[in-house]
Amino acid sequence: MSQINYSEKIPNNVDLANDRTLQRALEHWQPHFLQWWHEMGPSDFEAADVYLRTAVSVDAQGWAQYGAVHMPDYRWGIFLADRVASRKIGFGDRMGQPVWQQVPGEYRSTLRRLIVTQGDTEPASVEQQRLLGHSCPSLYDLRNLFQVNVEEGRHLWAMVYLLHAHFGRDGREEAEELLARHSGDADKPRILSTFNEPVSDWLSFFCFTYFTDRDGKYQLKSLAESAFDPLSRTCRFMLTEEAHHMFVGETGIGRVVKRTLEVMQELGSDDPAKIRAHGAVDLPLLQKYLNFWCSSSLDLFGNEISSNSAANFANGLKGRPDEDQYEDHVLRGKIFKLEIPEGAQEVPMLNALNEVMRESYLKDCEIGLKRWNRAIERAGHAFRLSLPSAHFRRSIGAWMGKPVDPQGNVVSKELYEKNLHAWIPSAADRAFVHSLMQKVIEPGRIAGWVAPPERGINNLPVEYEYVKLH
Ligand code: BYC
Repeated sequence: MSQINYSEKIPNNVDLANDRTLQRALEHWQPHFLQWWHEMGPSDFEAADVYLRTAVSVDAQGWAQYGAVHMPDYRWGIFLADRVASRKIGFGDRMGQPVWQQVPGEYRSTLRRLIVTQGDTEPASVEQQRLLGHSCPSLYDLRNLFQVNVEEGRHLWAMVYLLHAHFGRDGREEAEELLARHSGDADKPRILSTFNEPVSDWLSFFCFTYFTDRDGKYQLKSLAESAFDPLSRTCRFMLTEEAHHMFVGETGIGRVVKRTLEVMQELGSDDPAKIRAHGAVDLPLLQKYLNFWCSSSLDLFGNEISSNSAANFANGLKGRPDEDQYEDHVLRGKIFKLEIPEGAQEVPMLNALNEVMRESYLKDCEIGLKRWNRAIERAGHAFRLSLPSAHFRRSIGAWMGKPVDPQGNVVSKELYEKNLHAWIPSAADRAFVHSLMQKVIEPGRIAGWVAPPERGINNLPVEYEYVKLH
């Protein structure tokens, strides 16, 4: 197993010291990254000591250690999962051939595009979450936010390593561009739509980590199947860190539901106005946030019919998540039944892989809903949270711009426009949620709109001072 070397300027397990050119190029990029972190990372917390998890090995067991870290001193580095001996391509037309350690010339621009698109989301999410520390509901949550942020920073390092190590001058230019585009910037926005949406309150943060980080899980899993072995190994290790981000989302929304149910019980009412007056998030309001972030994240899978996805699969660049679970890994001659506004259509399976992934993503999204709905049911309420239809509020693909309600019914344009703000948060809803976001930083105290977590981090108590503010 390759240990991570922390004595180097850039901690790594890729033997950087023996590749002086690459090491110099990355050491040149490092201060640009740190400058970006200073300007675009969590604002005003650079003096804080944060109880963070840092990767110390790529072994699935015991890969991380915990301790207080000054965030600007966090050791971002380059960690790849260990090589699998004689790994073979697991899907597509070259299935069974040895995987590639170098980029084949004919796939250079496609692989670069995939890596840049993946890389672009990582700093984008840090930028989106930049101001959240100012309204944290507790030190526990503040610590989780920063944990997510530093790991997204490391995931950017992961993609930048691939660009520098395998794509020469274009790769170095792309690495600079990853720091030059910014979330929501009118002139140089981030590449994918969801990463330009503001995440300016913690309800959005919990939804983002639930839905958007889960897209991250699916995309990383499909890139982990890649025949380009350095990409596969990089994504495999990133997935280890990703699980905590979705945990933050799932438990975060679960704690909102729990607190709301307590307030409903205290008030003996499910009247949204009364619940809001009591400083909690009524369930219909939460449903609107789920509708917003789920529909936005569904766009991240691309068009239902995509020649890019067909070529990426056939050429071995990008597989399906957990490719092993399928029987057919080539998919030539296979058909997929797709529902488009004009009716059902049969398309070659290879061209429908974005949709295949979107469907399995939606199934995965159901898991949290079942848990939250069980809590609502146990509390004796008839209300149920649900996922919006995959056809609702789409900005990409066959359903783009179609007037579809969250249940999936095609409605008139007038009805759609009139009701959209009853389906996703209105300006007034957002203003209300913002009004709840007051900073709570006394150890052990939690804001009134969210229940305390069931347990602390790494077996520490919930009251632990996870962030020491100076
Ligand atoms: N917004 O053939 P199509 C994460 C573009 S999240 C804007 O349908 P394809 C994370 C598309 O790029 C995971 N543009 O697409 C989470 C293409 O443009 P070009 C991120 C979009 O290629 C939380 C054109 O439309 N990783 O890690 O089959 C925190 C035609 O598209 C969008 C990846 O996405 C959109 N929503 O699939 C931190 C993996 N959707 O090339 C991190 C890498 C599509 O014609 N990326 N377009 O100019 C990919 O695999 C693919 O690029 C996509 C699109 C799945 C995104």
